Amino acid sequence: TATAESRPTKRKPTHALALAPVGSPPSSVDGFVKEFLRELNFGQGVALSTSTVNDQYMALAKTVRHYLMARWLETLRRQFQSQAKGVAYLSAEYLLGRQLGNALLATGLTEIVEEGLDQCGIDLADLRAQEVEPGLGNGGLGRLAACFIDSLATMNVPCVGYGIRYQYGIFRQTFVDGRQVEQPDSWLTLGAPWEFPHPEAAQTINFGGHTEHYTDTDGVERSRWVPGWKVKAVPYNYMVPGYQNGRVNTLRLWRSVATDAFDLRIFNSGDYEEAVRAQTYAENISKVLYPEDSTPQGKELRLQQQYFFVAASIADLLRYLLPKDYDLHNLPNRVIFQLNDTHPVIGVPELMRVLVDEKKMDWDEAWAITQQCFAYTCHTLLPEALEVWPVELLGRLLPRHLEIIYRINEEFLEQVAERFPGDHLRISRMSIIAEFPERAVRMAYLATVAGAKVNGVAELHSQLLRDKVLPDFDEFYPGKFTNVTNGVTPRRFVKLANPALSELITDAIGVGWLTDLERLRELEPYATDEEFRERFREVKAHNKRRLNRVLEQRDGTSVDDTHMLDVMVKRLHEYKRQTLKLLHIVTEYDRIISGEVAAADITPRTFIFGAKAAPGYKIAKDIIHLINGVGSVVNSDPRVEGRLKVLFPPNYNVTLAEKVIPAADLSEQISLAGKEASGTGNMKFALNGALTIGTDDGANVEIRRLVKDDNFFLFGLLEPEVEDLYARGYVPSSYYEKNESLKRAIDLIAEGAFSNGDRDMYASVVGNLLHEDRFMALADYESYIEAQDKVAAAYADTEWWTRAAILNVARCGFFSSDRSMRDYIDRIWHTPPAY
Ligand code: F58
Repeated sequence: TATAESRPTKRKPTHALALAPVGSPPSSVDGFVKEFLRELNFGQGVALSTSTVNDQYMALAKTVRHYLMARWLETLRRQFQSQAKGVAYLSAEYLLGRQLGNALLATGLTEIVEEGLDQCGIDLADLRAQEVEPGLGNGGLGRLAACFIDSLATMNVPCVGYGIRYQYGIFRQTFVDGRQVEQPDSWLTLGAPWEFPHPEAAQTINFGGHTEHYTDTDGVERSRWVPGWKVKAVPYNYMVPGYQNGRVNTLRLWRSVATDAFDLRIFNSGDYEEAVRAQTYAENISKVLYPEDSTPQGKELRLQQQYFFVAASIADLLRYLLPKDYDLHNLPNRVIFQLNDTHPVIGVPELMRVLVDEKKMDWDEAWAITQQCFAYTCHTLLPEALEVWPVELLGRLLPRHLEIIYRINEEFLEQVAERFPGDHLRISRMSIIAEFPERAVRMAYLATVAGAKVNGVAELHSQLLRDKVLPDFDEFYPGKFTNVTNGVTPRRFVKLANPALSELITDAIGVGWLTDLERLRELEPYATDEEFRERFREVKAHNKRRLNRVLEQRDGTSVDDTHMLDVMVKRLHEYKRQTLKLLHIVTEYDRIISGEVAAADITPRTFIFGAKAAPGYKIAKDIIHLINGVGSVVNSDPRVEGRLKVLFPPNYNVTLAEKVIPAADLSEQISLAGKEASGTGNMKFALNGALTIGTDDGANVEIRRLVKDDNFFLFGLLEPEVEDLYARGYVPSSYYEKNESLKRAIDLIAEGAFSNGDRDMYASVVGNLLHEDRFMALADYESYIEAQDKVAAAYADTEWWTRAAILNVARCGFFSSDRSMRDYIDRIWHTPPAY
């Protein structure tokens, strides 16, 4: 089309300013104020005196961007010039959280900005509060991607994150009569100051149609895809600043729009309505994030989203990041595509299609390149969470890709047959194409066959992945499977979220720990230092008061800084066992109302839940309803004397996490052993000085090993015991019959104690626990209650608790996502820092 891509100007500039690299505004209060007011006046088009908080927030965000711009352009220039190998992180989700605070931290401008705004009569806190966080992810997987790109920028590793610019991120959760009601997340409506749209760099993405096979001029048999329809992918760039290191990497999110050609054709036909409909159809692709956690939906639109962003990203990389006439045989020395779960796996046949059909490369050569260019991270163990795409659907949407997948599978199964002659069972087990219940492509298998490496996200998970989920592949590909334990960025989850603790740490061990988190070890001796302990407790109390202000403001609820804060925040899922937590609360309540213990003798506790349920996940929504039911009864029963309190602030998100986690005393990580791949909330809590009550699952195993058994409350079945119990036949009701306090807790719920006597209201949850209980909450109840009783006793010993909390902080430096990145670099990517 005529628009074409705008290329850099051909003529050499002569003006002195144009020759010099672009400069940053002066890092002084005056320099900042001038830049800020310029943005307010010229950018927003308002005077300070008439500006709204949103105007001021927009102007501030753009001003902070200016300070990062020179570094960004310089990073891009060097990256292109050096052609150093980099990571293309492919992820359908990035749960970024608010950008302003992080950008201020990265630039080191916080104090200057605070002072400058103050002189303009503006409170920085008010502008921070104005930002709507980009919630472009569901939970752990999306937040992990955000942590990883932060770490890579901080470690000077070349990386571009690729994903989707959803117009609506994860839904906003509200409660109506205690039930979850979803509201669209319109995060873009007040403006999007952090993004840079590049319509000139759009890619055309094809769908549908059919394939043709022909003999090329050189006599070679080739295929081509004749698509049926297309959309345009427009990139939006986001800065990913390293922590005060002068580097800014890029996150590139794609938005779908109708192609000009499509518009034009329909416009010419005079059918205006049809033109608008086409527009809508195209824009639907990046319209909304699928709010499913753990069970993917086999929806056509979801596959469209996946192919859309992956095809755009691969094309983008080949077109803009490589020099002209680049020899694609060298691609593995230039880029590694990291597949964040199976969502981007359609990129495998896409790269093959580009190399073979478009670049006319020989199949075997193309396959050798592809196998070096991809690596795959698995984030689950639940069989129902492994994505499969029906052949019928995939063939209709991406006919050429299906052919390519068939050929990959054929050649792969030939190899299997060669290694294991006559082992037909093995061959059908390992086929990328499943035959039952319908013919479908197993995306995890495709990723495993294509990937140079496959990794799980915690030691236990990686082990189970090899032993239980993909054992045939582990045997077939020795050395392909590896582990990289997850991590979290200490910039956001310690420094930004917990400034008081950060200051205390720096006072004790000096600066430098934020980029070398193992240095927290130097805190260990302070665990026995009385003055330090006192200050540590003061930090916790301060964070509780801060949380109290936030909750009062957003929900009109409060937390008491004398209570133990017992927190369970994560997606609502049966395997995570929020019901087990509830049974503990009901048991505590029952102990009081039955007169077994005096309220005054109970350790005062506030329980905080935060959890969204997938909108179609019935039982999860019923559990939310029950949590709210229990909360309203416990909180208002005078017999409790205010010593137990249950809070469930709606719409738990990154912003709230940053306030809740630093205030927590107890971290609930109570999934059934063998079900939580890793968990990352568990790491955030420990790093912020909460003690964990947890099962032997995911990264809990590694946390416990590091902080030592004494400083961790372990309970529950171990993974092999779980398997054993399943095999023997698990009967949940037998636990109910055997354990008196469990029986009373369940009976209270069943008899309507939390539903005004209504026995039907929570029947689904009770019935599920008694007759199904897939995740063995009842089997672990007794052990959980015992552990909770130990927690209560331990908390009463303030000095002991503080010591253990400090040791948790000191010993969890391993869980920095910087360390995760080092492991990926050493074991998978081989992408050293490039300055
Ligand atoms: C999570 N997965 C794991 N999936 O459950 C958690 O243990 C792990 O710590 C985390 O990944 C990071 O490795 C997860 O968050 C999703 O949200 C998918 C969204 C799309 C549908 C399938 C689940």
